[in-house]
Parts: sequence; C-alpha cells; structure tokens
Amino acid sequence: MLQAKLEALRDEAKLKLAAINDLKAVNALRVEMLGKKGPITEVLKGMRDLSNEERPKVGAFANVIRDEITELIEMRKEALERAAIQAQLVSEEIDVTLPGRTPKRGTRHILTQISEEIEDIFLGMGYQVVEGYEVESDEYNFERMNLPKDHPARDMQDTFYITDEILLRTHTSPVQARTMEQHDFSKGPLRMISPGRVYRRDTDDATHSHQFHQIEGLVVDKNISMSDLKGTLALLIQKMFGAERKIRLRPSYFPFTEPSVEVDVSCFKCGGKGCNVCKWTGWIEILGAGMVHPRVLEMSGIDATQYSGFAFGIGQERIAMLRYGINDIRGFYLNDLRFLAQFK
Ligand code: 2NM
Repeated sequence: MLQAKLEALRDEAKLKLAAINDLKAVNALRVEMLGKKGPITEVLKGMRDLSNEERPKVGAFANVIRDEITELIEMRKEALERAAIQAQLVSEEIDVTLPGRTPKRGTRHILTQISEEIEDIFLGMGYQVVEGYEVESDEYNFERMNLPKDHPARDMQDTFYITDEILLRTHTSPVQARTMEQHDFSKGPLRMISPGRVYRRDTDDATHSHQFHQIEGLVVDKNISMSDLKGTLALLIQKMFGAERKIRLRPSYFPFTEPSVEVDVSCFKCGGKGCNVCKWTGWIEILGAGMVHPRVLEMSGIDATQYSGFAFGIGQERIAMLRYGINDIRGFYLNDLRFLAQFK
C-alpha cells in the first residue's frame, strides 16, 4: 500500500518536472515533495503503524524513492541550466566570417601633403622650417621687403587691412625678415623655409583666390651666388617632378630681389615636345626667385658688403594644380570629400 503510494509520488514528480521550465519552479517542487511537510515525510511518519517485519522494507524503499525523486530534480535542474547557457550562447553568437566594416580613414589635406614634401626636401639640406604670423605689420610685410608706401608693386599685392599699419600678410617674406634680424651669423649660415597661408585682395574665380599658400626659402651667407640658387632649385624640382626635369631661368622683377628670375621646369607631361599642359612651349612656370636685394639685407641688420643670399617663393596650390591637373583653385577650400579624398 505504502509502496504503491511512493511509486505514485515518484511518477507525479516526473510528470510535474517535465512541465517545469524554470529553476525557481524546480526548487519549489523540491520543497513541495521532499520538505518536512511533504508527502514523503508523511509516508515515513506512517511507518509507525507497520509491523516490525515490514518497517525496514518500506523504509528502504522510501529511501530509494526519495533518492530517485532527488535525482529527477537534479537532472531537470541541470537540463534547464544547460538550456539557459545554450540560449545565451545563441543570443551572443557572432558570425566571424562576415566581412569587416572598414573604418573611414582621413587623410592630410593635399596642400599639407605638398608642404610636408617640400619641408622634408629642405630639412634634408639643413634648412630650418619657420612659421610666423598671418596678421603682420606694414613694416615687415612691405617696408622691409623694399616696398615703400608709394611703390607701384604694392598694387599687385593689395591686401586686407586691420588698421593702416596692421594687415594680413601677402607673402611669407615677413617671416624671413624676422628670422634674418635675429640670426647670429657667427653660428653659421641662415638656411630657412617658411610655409604658410597668405592673402591678396582678389576676386575669387577658377584661378584666383583671396587666400592661398606659399613656401618661401632663403639662404644668407658669405659668397652665396646665383649658381647656389640654380643648383638648389634644380634639386628641389627634380625631387618633386622627376630626375629627368631641366630648369630654365628667365629674367624677371621683384622689389626684394636683384637680379630676379622666373623659374621654369621642362614639361613633365610631354617631356618638352609641346602639349596642352605647357601650352606648346615645352616649359612650365613654377616659381619666382632671385638674389636678395642688398637693401633688404641691410634693413634686417645684415652687412650686404660681406653677405649675400638667394630667395624663392613657391605657390602650393599651383604645384598641386599642375601635378594633378586640377583646374579650379576653389576645390582646395570647399572641404568637399569627393575632391579631397582623391589625394590619399
Ligand atoms: C618670391 C620671389 C623672389 C623672397 C624674398 C625673400 C626675402 F625675405 F629674403 F627677401 N623671401 N622670399 C622671394 C624672392 C619670394 O616669391 C615669388
């Protein structure tokens, strides 16, 4: 009788466990079935009324059934725990075979790239790179460059004035003037370049901009001659446009150099035979240069009877436009990634 009741309890536990889907309910069932107030305990209490002969048999069987129920509960519990871990693994599954999402990579602006390229060439020749001020004085921007107030060449470099004496620099020459007057020639020659943004009062179109970028260079020492200028610029141009390039100097005029020259490079598209890039001349105008005017040296406190120097100025936009066939200068300033991302 009690045996049958115990077996019924085990079958009941089996059925109930099969319907249970969470660990809390499993624990509740354990308490319900095996706890002090549970049916097994009840059966064990009922053994008092059994004969001495039957009591140990029923007791042993009750223990077997209790162990079976305990085992059933443990198994259900483990199954539920495994299922929970499995569900977590499935929810966290990642497909490592999916293609990666490449992060978008920025680039330095094309004008910065040109500037750094030229800086590297001159750093390799022992030059220092000097940056100055975009807001300058009339004194350093014009007067020190041999451009007095009534000079006609000022018309070509009309600029933006902050006051009558303070303006936006029209070239980076004031940086050279400030460096020249500071330089201690007992420590060696002055070799420098000054890259940076400059301004002109111009109406913007495809080939003009009221702001653009320049690199000027300057060397001052005893016995600096035109051949130093020519050799240095030939090396610069060959590093930038190819070892086969030739250069040509044509007489020109700048107020701050005497003599002054325009420097042409043999056409890097046609090699000099004539094409649309060089306008069928075989040559492309690339920069201006000259021997520093003795008056410019003197105004910076340098004895022009002892020292001489050469200087040059390059437009960064012009270099980039020639090299990449860009026909509108405004592209450099519009921050349109479709334009900028071409130069990686
Ligand atoms: C140019 C052309 C020729 C130049 C002159 C100087 C200084 F400060 F030494 F006098 N700096 N840059 C110079 C000379 C610039 O740009 C087309």
